[in-house]
Formats: sequence, structure tokens, C-alpha cells
Amino acid sequence: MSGANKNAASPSFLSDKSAKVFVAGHRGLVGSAIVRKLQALGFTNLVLRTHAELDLTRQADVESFFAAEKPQFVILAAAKVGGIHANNTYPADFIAVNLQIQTNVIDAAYRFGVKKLLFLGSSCIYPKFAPQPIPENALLTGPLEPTNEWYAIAKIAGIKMCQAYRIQYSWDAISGMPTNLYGPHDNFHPENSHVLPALMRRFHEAKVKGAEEVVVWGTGSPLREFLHVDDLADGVVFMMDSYSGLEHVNVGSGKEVTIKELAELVKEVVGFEGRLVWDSTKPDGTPRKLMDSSKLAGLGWTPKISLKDGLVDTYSWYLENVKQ
Ligand code: GFB
Repeated sequence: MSGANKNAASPSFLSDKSAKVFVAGHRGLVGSAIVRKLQALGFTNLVLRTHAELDLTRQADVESFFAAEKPQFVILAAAKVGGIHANNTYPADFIAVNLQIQTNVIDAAYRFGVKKLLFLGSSCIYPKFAPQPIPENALLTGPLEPTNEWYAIAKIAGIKMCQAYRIQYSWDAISGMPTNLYGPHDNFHPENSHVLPALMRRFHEAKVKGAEEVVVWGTGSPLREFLHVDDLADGVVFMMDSYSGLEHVNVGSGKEVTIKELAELVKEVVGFEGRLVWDSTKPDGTPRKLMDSSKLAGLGWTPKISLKDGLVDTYSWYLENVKQ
């Protein structure tokens, strides 16, 4: 139990499809996309646990799980996540739950001989007024956006933990920082979700009811970059196979839209014909959050799914699953 792979060279992830891979958080937006991708690639030995089967905030349970299962690879997609309102309303949950999950999983993965671990964070780790597009080295250069600083601090701690274990133990832990994600299995909660699923649901329900207007939060002027979660899953597999560096890596689409443009696009895809009403009492959050993903592009990976195609795909998933 004392760091079996202290000086292990980085293994090739894609060379052994029978390797035991633990995808933490496999029922969420990100984890479910990673599972789909790994299954499509022919991985046969995925280790998956629901929240009811394994509570990752409980250190003893996480250690027992790793001792019994001994996975070879870990993709850490389990997290307490939410949109601007949820982050602002539940700061204690966002910092505590995320610190607990990631600390337990990263430490147990190292101590029980995992060869490689990938930790997933978020673009909100960067300062509110970071240079745009945001390069990886903008981390910790300025104050954070107040609506999500609790979540951001937890995610920054996760990056630093991976770096510390790499430095002290020569252990292959890497971090990927995705931009704002969307796709199948997203959370469509009216208040606590992110903007894209929130608007999709609101426009859909307004269309079904024949309502004339839909309320959208903020001023509509903030810029956001969106990445379809299937592109992220592809990037995660790429990083597991090809990246073993100390620095975290941005994973974005490189394309940004204003919230107003996004709202118009979602409205069109859903087919709602009424008007938008802006509720400026709701926070805008960070004014702009475009990541510089040139490092990952330089390594040979680029995303493929356009925002329009991704929205059509997500809406068709929503329609099939709306009753659940
Ligand atoms: O997606 P969202 O909650 O996340 O909000 P952030 C993005 C923008 O959409 C904000 C506006 O300017 C919101 O005011 N917006 C408009 C809405 N209508 C809505 C709505 O109905 N629901 C929501 N949620 N927003 C989150 C962070 O920030 O991004 C997280 O809080 C995480 O920590 C995540 O980093 C990726 O991009 O502002």
C-alpha cells in the first residue's frame, strides 16, 4: 500500500483494452460520455460504481474499494457540479464535497498501485479577468469569479494534488480542464443546471404549453465557450494515451458565443416561437471565458462537433428522456 508504481513509466492506455479502468462518476454528463467512448473503443474491463454503491466522500469506503478492485487506470469525473445559481447558493457543498471526493480518490489511486489517473476540472479555475483566450499559465494570477470561487478552489487543489504526487512520487497523474460542457445525460434542473440545459428545458416547456415568452437570466452579454461532451470524452482518451506532463491541459472548442446568441440558437433548435425576456436581477458571472486550447491541439487533438449539431443531438436525447 505504499505507492507501488513509484517510478513507473507512463503506460500506453490504448494498447490494452482489457486493462481495468475505473471511471468515477459514470452516471453524470462527463462520466457517461467517457464510458460510451471507452466501450466503443473496445474496453472490456470498466469498473463502475453508483453513488449508492460507493460514496466517494467517505475515505474508508474509497480505500476498501481500491484495495479490493485494484484498477490500473482511473478517470476522475465524479464531482459536485452545477450552474451559476447552484454554485452561488451552496458554496459549502461545492468546496467540501469536491475536496473530499478528489482527495480520497487521488490518494487511494496512488497508494493502491494505479498506473495513471486523469483528474477533470473546469475553466472556472482561472482568474475572472484572465487574458483571453486563457492559457494554462494564467492559473493563480488573479482573483477568481466570486459566484464559483468555492468550486474553483477545490478544482485548483485537485490540479495541485496531481502535480504534488507527480513531483514527490513520480506518479503519472494528469489534469484536464474542460470548458463549459453540454450533451446527453446533462442535468436539466430549472434552477441548478448550467445555462444550456436550463434554456433547452425552458424553451421546450414553453413550446409545449404554447407560452409567449421565456425568461433568460442576466444581460445576455457574457461570452461562453461550449464543448460537446462526446468531444471531451475523445480528448480524455487522447490525454490518457498521449499526455504525461506536470501542467494541466485546457480542453475547449475554441468557439465562443454570447448568452444571447446561445439563447437564440437553442430557441431555434427547440422550435419555440415566442420572445425572450431578460432578468437582469440574476448574475452574469464571468464576462468572458474562452480557453486557449492550443497546447492540446499541438499534441494532436482537436474537437469535431459544432455547437449547432451538438444542440440538435442534445435536444433529441432530451426528447427521448424528458419523461424520466
Ligand atoms: O451555465 P452557467 O450557469 O455557468 O451560466 P457559468 C452561464 C451564463 O448564462 C450566465 C446565463 O451569464 C448566466 O446568467 N444564464 C441565462 C443562465 N439563463 C440562465 C439559466 O436559466 N440558467 C443558468 N444556469 N444560467 C459555471 C460555474 O459558471 O460554469 C461552474 O458556476 C462551472 O463553477 C461551470 O465552472 C462550467 O459559465 O457562469
